[in-house]
This record gives sequence, C-alpha cells and structure tokens, in this order.
Amino acid sequence: ITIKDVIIHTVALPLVEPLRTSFGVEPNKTAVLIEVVTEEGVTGWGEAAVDTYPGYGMETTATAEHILLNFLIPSLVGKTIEKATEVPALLRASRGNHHTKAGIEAAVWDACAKMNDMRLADYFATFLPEGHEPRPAATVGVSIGIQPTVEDTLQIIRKRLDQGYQRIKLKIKRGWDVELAKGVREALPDITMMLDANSDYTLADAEHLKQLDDYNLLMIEQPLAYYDIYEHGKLTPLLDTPVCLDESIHTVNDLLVAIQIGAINILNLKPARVGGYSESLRIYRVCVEENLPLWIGGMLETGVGRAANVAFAALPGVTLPCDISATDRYFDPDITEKPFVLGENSTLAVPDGYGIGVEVQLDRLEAAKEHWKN
Ligand code: OSB
Ligand code: MG
Repeated sequence: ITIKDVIIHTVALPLVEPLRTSFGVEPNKTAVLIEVVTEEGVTGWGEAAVDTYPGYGMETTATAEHILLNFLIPSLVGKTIEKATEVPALLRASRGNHHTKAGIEAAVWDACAKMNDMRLADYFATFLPEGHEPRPAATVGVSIGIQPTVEDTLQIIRKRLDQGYQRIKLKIKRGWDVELAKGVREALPDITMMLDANSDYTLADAEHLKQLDDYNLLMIEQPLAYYDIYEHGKLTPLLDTPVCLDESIHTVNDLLVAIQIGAINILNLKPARVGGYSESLRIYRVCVEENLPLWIGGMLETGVGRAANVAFAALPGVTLPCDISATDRYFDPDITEKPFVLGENSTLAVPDGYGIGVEVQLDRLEAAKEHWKN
C-alpha cells in the first residue's frame, strides 16, 4: 500500500461501568482513532489507547495528537509499505510514545490485511512459523474495578459469572487486597480469580503480599512499580502466586531481562504498551520459545482497538484468558457495528470480514467526537 493520507479522530465514549484502579477512575473512555487512507483506495483503522491523564501510561490524548501530527504522520505519508512489519523502522526517528505508535501501526496492519483480502488474524499468522494459525475465537475474562465493599464486589462477580465469564480479575490497591481475596474466595471457592495491583506496592510489602498465597489465585498482576523489573526479580520467587507483568514490559528486551532474572511467571501483553503488533509478534515468539504463559490485556478499547486485539488473542500461543470483554461491558453503543458478544466457554469470535472485520459507524464516530469536545 502507498499511504495517501492519515486522519485522526479524538473521541470520548461514556463507559457503561467505569473501572476504578489503584491509579484512578474515568467515567469516559477517550481514544485517538487513526484512519489511514491509501492510494489503492483501501482504508485502515487503528486506535491509540490513551487517556486524558498519564495514569496507566505516560501518554495522553494531547501528546498522541502532537506526536502524530508533527512526527509520525509526516514519516508515513507518501511511503509505500509492502508488509505492516515495515512500519516500526519508518517511525524509528521518534522515540517512545508506544501507545501512539501502536495506533498508527494498527491502522496500517488493518489496511495491509484488507489489501491482501485477509482477516487480520490470518495476516498476523503469515509472520509466524507454521502451526500458529488463529483459532476461531479468543478466550477472555473480565476485569472488575475497585468497589466499596466485598459484598458489592461479589454482586458484580455474580453478574459476570451469569453472563458467562470464566475468569474474573479484581483490581486491588494498598489497604484493599487480602480482605477482598479472602471474602471472595470464601463465597466463591471454585472461580478462576486473579488480582491486578497496577503497581501500587513496594518490595517492603512482600510479607503482606505473601498472605495472598492462601487464596488460590491464577496470578497477581503488576504488584510493583511500573518502571521496575529488578525488584520484581526479588518478589516473584518469594510468592507461590504466579506474578504477571503488565506495566513493566515495554519491549521484547524488557521481557528477556525479566525472564533472565526470574521476575516474571506470566505476561500480560498489551500491543499498545509495546508500540504495536510488530513488537507484539516478537514478544509472542519469545513466549512460545520460553514456554511463558501469555495473554492479551486491554485498555477499555473501542471496537476498533478491541477487534484487532481479538484477532491477536486468537493466535494459539496466547494461552490464558484475555482482558477483552464483550461490547456491552464497555459501551452502549460502541462506534463500530457488530458488537462483540460473549460466546460459548467465555470466548469472543474473530469477526469474518477482512482486516479488523468491524466497520466504524460514521454517525457514532461524529457523536463520539462531539462528546470529546464537550
Ligand atoms: O491494568 O490491565 C490494566 C484498563 C485500563 C488500564 C489498565 C488496565 C485496564 C484493565 C481493563 O484492566 C481491561 C479491559 O480492557 O477490559
Ligand atoms: Mg494490568
């Protein structure tokens, strides 16, 4: 494809249920959607998963717009791209800004898959060894924010179990952890449960976190600092509960270091966090080679970002349930048509269409752009 134009759409969508984490809460999902228009007449869509504040990552809607308009878009317009994996080299002059780069790269991935008359999931598999053809659906769970009480949390968990989710993730923070895990485990002895600390603890909390070993947790996600690998290397061997890293892993190199020093038992791969699907494929291969359990995380993406993540999550090296839930957990309505609906055995089917397989509805896009302005 030859890139003719790149258009950005900053949007806000009201969340059906805001997600309270150890770093904050937002009633709206914001995103910068990126539309890549090609000389061939194919259009690709991508999503830069950014918030209005640098809470999870360092980028925001404003930095994404700035970096796209001044640096990334000028690096791509007029370029001819044969394979989507060529994009990182074209963006190399700009450092960091992974969520933003992932968004523009995702739009190129969508356009390239469409140009090849392929679903994005199948296009991903062309960059992997044989035997990595996508499954029909991604296995998923659901992430539940911090609630005022154990009883409130149980109520939401029961609703999600009734909806068919088979893996429950609970957000925790300092002062809201052991009591929660104990209360939920006593009420629901058999559920598959995990916790996500979003970097709220320090190594001094190791003894405290050790108490969580009593509650049969699938894993604890990102206990220590978002920039740390070293201290996770100290904590992980002390816990029986497997430690999953999210915020700490920004590149394949970070992952190799984490594996080398024993900091990681499981990886939450967010394509946004590592700068896109090209780097995600490198990381995927390391996980397969090292037998490291892998799942795909989420950033409450709109249908554009979620469709691409579902495609990636369908790859067979993704071995644990992903944080990609059905559309009705996030938005009513989403900006894309064909909502994702939870299927048999806690899955989301890979859409049939070429590329990401879902279409942006222009009237809803306009409404979401208006919502952003207000
Ligand atoms: O830490 O995994 C996280 C959402 C926003 C920012 C960080 C995280 C999350 C989630 C939600 O846990 C996952 C989802 O998209 O459903
Ligand atoms: Mg997380």
